[in-house]
Amino acid sequence: MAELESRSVKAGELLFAEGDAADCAYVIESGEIEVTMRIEGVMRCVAVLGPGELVGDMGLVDDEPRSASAIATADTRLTTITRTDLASKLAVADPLLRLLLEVSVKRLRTKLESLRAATPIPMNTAAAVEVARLEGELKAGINSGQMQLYVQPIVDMHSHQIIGFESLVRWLHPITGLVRPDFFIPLAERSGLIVPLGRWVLREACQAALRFDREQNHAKIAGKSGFISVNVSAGQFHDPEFIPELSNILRETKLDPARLQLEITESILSDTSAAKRWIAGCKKLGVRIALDDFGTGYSSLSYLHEFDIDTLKIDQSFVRRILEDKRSEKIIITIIQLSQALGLEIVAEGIETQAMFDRLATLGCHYGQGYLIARPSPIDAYFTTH
Ligand code: G
Ligand code: G
Ligand code: MN
Repeated sequence: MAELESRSVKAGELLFAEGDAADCAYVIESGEIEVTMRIEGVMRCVAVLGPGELVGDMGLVDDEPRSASAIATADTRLTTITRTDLASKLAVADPLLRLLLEVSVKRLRTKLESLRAATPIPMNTAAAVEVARLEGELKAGINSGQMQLYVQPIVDMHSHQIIGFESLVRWLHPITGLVRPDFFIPLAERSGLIVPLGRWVLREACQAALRFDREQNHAKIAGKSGFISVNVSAGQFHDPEFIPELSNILRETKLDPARLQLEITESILSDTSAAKRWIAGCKKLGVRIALDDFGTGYSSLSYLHEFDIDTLKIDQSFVRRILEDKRSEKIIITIIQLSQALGLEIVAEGIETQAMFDRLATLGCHYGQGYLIARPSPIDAYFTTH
């Protein structure tokens, strides 16, 4: 317990107030904490917590400032857990300890959700109700087969042959029709639905890759079999069951793991040690890793040394400006040179015109993806149906 940070608060002292930044929770070792929330303009007590309980749990769940205040009603000792600490501790904890921690966090989330549901949100109740309703619909959609796997081909810019596909999920809502992931991925992230949704996408993507081998299709795939690339977001990265589940999916579908690529964004890498362990876990299974939207995050070049990455995907924003803006072109040239020096594969995203395609090919970019080549489409579009 040496590295855990303990602190004491005196009876009557404020632990945190509404509006404070929230990046941690506290385990109460001894004493008592009263949690108060503003309900219809009045601060009301919503919970009295004691030894063994967690307080300030919002900090572990989201990035929002504190929506409640916590005050000690007796002399209290607390242990601090930060969000990043928790994720990394969960990843390495003894299985029994991990189970205990996970159960506590789950219990806390349920409590938090019921508190939220019972508490009118002062600023924008209508919006909160709408979000809750949409989350319910998304959950039902995931469970009742409304999600659809779209794929977009990635080609070799010299031979023009397809080398693989990126899978892009869509939600076919019974009333609204096709919903884009820009809308529902954040909703899935917020509600934790990203975990079951992500699992569905992974399994479906593995099966799609196998279908290309098995059935007659009119995709010009280089060699025998292309790869399938799957986007992975923060909520999945922090899911302790991600790697075991990935391993199950690979075993059950029997897809050659080398044909699966996971796309992560730079933001995930900021938690260096957790990211290293996660990538090592994926690599151990034989799966490839791509850095998506490269150039839009911190783009720390040290990332490329530090992490075992196979592919860089140059962000669309540079590709879009490549013809007009010298700086974008220079950035692309640098990324290409860097990837060659480090032995990374490189994919330019968002190629919309022949002129962009030609310029990228001239600059030595090997692989490309974009509307010029093909828009994302349901996988069935690649198969002749009778
Ligand atoms: O598919 P679109 O073409 O609209 O994708 C929008 C965004 O949604 C992209 O940033 C893409 O990475 C993300 N996205 C698409 N499919 C998935 C998915 O299956 N999982 C996750 N986590 N993100 C996805
Ligand atoms: O963040 P990520 O790179 O995973 O997202 C890919 C997104 O880019 C998806 O929303 C996909 O539909 C979109 N996309 C793919 N090709 C093009 C293109 O040529 N132009 C534009 N504007 N978007 C594209
Ligand atoms: Mn992507």
